[in-house]
Amino acid sequence: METGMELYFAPLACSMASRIALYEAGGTATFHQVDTRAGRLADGSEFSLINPMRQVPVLRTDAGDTLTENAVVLLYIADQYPEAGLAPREGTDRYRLQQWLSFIGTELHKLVFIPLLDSTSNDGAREYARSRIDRRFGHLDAHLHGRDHLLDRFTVADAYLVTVLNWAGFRAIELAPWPALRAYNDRVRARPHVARAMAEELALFRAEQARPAAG
Ligand SMILES: N[C@@H](CCC(=O)N[C@@H](CS)C(=O)NCC(=O)O)C(=O)O
Repeated sequence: METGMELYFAPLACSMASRIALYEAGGTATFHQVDTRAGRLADGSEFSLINPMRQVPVLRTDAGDTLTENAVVLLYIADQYPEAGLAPREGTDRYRLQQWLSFIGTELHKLVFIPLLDSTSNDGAREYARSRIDRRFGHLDAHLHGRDHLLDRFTVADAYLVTVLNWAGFRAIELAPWPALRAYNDRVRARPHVARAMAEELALFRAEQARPAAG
């Protein structure tokens, strides 16, 4: 289905989950790359005019509304393509999906990974974040034992989880102690649409790193 959706993203950031969701759904969007450190879009304009929090993802819908927060943006994308089955439509499974989106957003993304990735973090914050990994990865590992996905099939929660787990590699966090989680990560990364999104964003990330910092 052709849409006029627009996604504001930064390479390899959490917004990659929305790109994965769009590709998995066979959907389209216009992608706007954001330099979140400089707070600017590629044309030099202020990102704060789009999102005062200066965070990606931001989704501009067909109707021209601006949505933020991964859990909301992902659910919105899934709901635009119901035939792709990226989110259960109703019932307990719908809440289960929201449960995982919330878990990934709060327990992994913000609690564990932001202190490890943020250049303004410090040793204490990093040590605290690392001390939180075991219980959270252990919880995922136990849940994924004997399952292919977080729910019964691939959903936007898997798109978000594989995006967040991708950061583990940047901080030398091995998944080996959690074999079901590691196997899940390998399996989801091997999906063609996931692999495509990751390869494209890695190329954009490297190009961004190679550019001199904006002065
Ligand atoms: N609560 C937001 C957090 C989004 C977020 O942390 N985005 C990061 C990239 S992964 C970002 O834009 N960081 C730039 C900044 O906070 O200045 C959500 O769940 O969407």
